[in-house]
Amino acid sequence: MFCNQCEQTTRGDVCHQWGACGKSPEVDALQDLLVHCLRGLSQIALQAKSLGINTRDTDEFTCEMLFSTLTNVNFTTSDFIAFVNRAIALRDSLKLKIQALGNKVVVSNINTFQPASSLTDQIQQGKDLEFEFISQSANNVDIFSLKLTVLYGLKGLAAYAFHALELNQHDEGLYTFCHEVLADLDNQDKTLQDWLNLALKIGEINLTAMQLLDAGNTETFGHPTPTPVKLGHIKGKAILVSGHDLLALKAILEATAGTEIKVYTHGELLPAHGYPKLKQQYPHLYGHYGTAWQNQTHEFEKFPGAIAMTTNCLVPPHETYKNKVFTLGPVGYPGLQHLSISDVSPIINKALELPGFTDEENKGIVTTGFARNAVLGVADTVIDAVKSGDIKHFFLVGGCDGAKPGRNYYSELVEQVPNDCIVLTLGCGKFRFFDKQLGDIGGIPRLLDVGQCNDAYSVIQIAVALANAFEVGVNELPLSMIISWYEQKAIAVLLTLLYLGIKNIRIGPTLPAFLSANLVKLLSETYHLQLITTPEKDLAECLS
Ligand code: FSO
Ligand code: SF4
Repeated sequence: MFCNQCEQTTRGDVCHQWGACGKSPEVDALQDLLVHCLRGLSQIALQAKSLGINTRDTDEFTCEMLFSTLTNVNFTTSDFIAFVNRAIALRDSLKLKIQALGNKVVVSNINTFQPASSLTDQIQQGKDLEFEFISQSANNVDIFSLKLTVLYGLKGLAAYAFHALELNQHDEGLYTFCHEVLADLDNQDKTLQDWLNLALKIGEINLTAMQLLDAGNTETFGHPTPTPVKLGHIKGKAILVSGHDLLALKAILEATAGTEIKVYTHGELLPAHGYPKLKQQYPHLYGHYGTAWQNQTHEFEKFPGAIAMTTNCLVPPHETYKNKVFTLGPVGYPGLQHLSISDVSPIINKALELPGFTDEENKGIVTTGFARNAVLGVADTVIDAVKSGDIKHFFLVGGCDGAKPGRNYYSELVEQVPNDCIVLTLGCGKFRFFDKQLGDIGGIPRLLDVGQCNDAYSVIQIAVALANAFEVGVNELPLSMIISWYEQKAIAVLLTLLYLGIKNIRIGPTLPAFLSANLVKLLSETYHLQLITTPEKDLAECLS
């Protein structure tokens, strides 16, 4: 196998034998086979679109399938076989529609590909395709690096687009772009500059995806407002909802309304508490339990109720608690029951069967809900505080968490940020410092939780509004971005920030393994993108 799409890739290089995430070589091969089938489907979808044929099913399927290949999303062999078959069925049905309009289908090796009939042969096909993809690029390591950047960035973009389309937010141009990228992924004529431009274009279209998701979330659930969230628990039956999907959380809240069950958020669903239409309508959305994704094995083990995993990041569950975990949406794991949000009753039955909490514990509160509307609602106060010198600097310390020890950097940095600075955060990286009491500056909290990693759009809007208020560019603001990355959504966000021309971003805990030395050099020369060093050194440089 060959996979280096995430930060925990083996020895910081590539997973060859088995995924450090728990992905088997078989699933890896089937994911590659699926991506190959999607490439053929995209070629046909583009022709169908050019003839005015409705391809919405294919568009949505393509986004969901790319999402299913993200790190820590789906580990189930049989799911990928079904996905491959569905890709071929959609492709062939579009071909028929093209022919029915009196047109000849444009033929290529990719769009006439047939998956083998047995599992063993399909796995071999996936391995062969992977080998072909790697060897096509063997003579140019920098182009290969950019191709991987494009593919992984596209996966992140597709994940955002999938969240958005679940909330009825669509963009035809975005879908066409995704198909164009997939359809042309093996283009041998593209130059290094072409691939670089395409990577930045992914960043541009990802901004559209994040904007759509922001619109979907805020139109459906209202604009988040600052909200205290309880960290303890209360006696009684319990359900824990993890991942990023607000719609799935809503379905569980709806189904448990009026019952004795209390619903707790886990990981990236903490910011859900800030949305008016969730917190006001469902008082049994009790509080938040646990921290970031990589701690879930011991946190899930101890949770005395049912658990729903709505999106990444699922860690292979232990046998001891497997029977109380359910998957929804693009998530899958062998032996875990997969549900649709239209019927979440098995989760409720499981919660009723389990003991629930037998005591009450108060572990304090944290505040979330400082998304763009809330922060920009007090923009005048913020601007005055900057002008008067009360606020010297803003730090965005955001992104993903992970298991590597080097990630202590982020908590140490936040602890050392001077008292006249504000820390904006988002993503699951915040769990390293989310309960720190940093006080306030003239009533403005010094630690502002903007939301999930999916809310990066909110941070961009805050930065742009501040830049406009001070009549400078974002790069001239007293703002430093210190990002932690883990998986492909973070790659898409990074490409968006680069597309927007944002410089001096610090990234860690390591650089992506798929970036070649020349690409790192180019990004550092053009964008001053740099690897984190020590909290002391980086803070001193940011404040100098
Ligand atoms: Fe964390 Fe996982 Fe949100 Fe990522 S839960 S690591 S960027 O997938 O999604 O921040
Ligand atoms: Fe390895 Fe990450 Fe790929 Fe999993 S997703 S196989 S850990 S690089």
